[in-house]
Amino acid sequence: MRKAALLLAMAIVAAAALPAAAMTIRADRLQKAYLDLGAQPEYASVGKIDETIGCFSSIGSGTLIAPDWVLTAAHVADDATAISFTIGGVKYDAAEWFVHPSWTGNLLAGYDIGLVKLAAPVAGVAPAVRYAGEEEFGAVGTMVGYGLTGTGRTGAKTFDGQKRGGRNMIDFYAGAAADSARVLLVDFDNPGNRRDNRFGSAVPLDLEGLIAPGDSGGGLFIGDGAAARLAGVTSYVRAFDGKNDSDYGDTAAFTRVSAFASWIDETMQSCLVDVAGGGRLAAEGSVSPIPEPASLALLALGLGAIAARRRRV
Ligand SMILES: [Ca+2]
Ligand SMILES: [Ca+2]
Repeated sequence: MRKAALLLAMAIVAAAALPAAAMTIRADRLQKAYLDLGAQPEYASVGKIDETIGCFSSIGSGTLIAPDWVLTAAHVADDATAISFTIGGVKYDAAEWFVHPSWTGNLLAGYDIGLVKLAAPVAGVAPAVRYAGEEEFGAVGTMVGYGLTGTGRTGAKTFDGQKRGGRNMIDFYAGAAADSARVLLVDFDNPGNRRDNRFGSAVPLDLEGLIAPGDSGGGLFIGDGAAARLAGVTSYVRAFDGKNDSDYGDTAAFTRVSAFASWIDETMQSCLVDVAGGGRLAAEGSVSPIPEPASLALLALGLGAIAARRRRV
């Protein structure tokens, strides 16, 4: 079992990776069902991030985990020169932002997690409660975010800026052992073709979906209603068919929130330190000289596609 898991992990590493965070849906289901799922009150803590990189802008997602703190992906925050977070119809400016000190730009390393400190606390929206257990594997996850949509047949191709929720089984992990894994994995099972199964069951859930290329940092929740807990941060999509478009058979990865509980707590508690310049504090001096994999170059393309589409709306 362990050997099979390791082989599969190696196969996943061999596939292409692309930062992500929106939602493709089953071709035999209605968009409304996914929009309604994303609008449920237990996911109100997920908001939209507008990121500025110099004169360039892009869109990501994030989850409110304290009145003035947003959890997101490191690759959403690391190059930003300004960040704002929109939730409940109100836009909040970021005062500072942080990425994990082990983040090097390598999505596959499993440190794609960041924190945004807002300049003012969010009013009227309850922060998400973080999942603190060790039972993520085998649980049904609900992914919530903004960005590109499409179906399992077409792949992601449309940006409408709407918030969606989709479900998937958290049935695998990246790493040598489940208890130390930093990344949770799902696959987009095809109701019409079992050969698209990558791991776990080949049968899709009722509202199965997959995070799609474009923006990232949204939340993966375990549990429903008041029991919903934030278990993952949307990180990247990997394709086995040569196209990172979140169609059937593609897989998605989420940074495991429970594995970073200490870093999250310590960062929020240490933020009172006054550092000139703000932003990227935890990343300073930690950027690795290791060449970036070719797949990372797609990040700019993905974000650029969204930014360009947004300007035309
Ligand atoms: Ca699946
Ligand atoms: Ca599967």
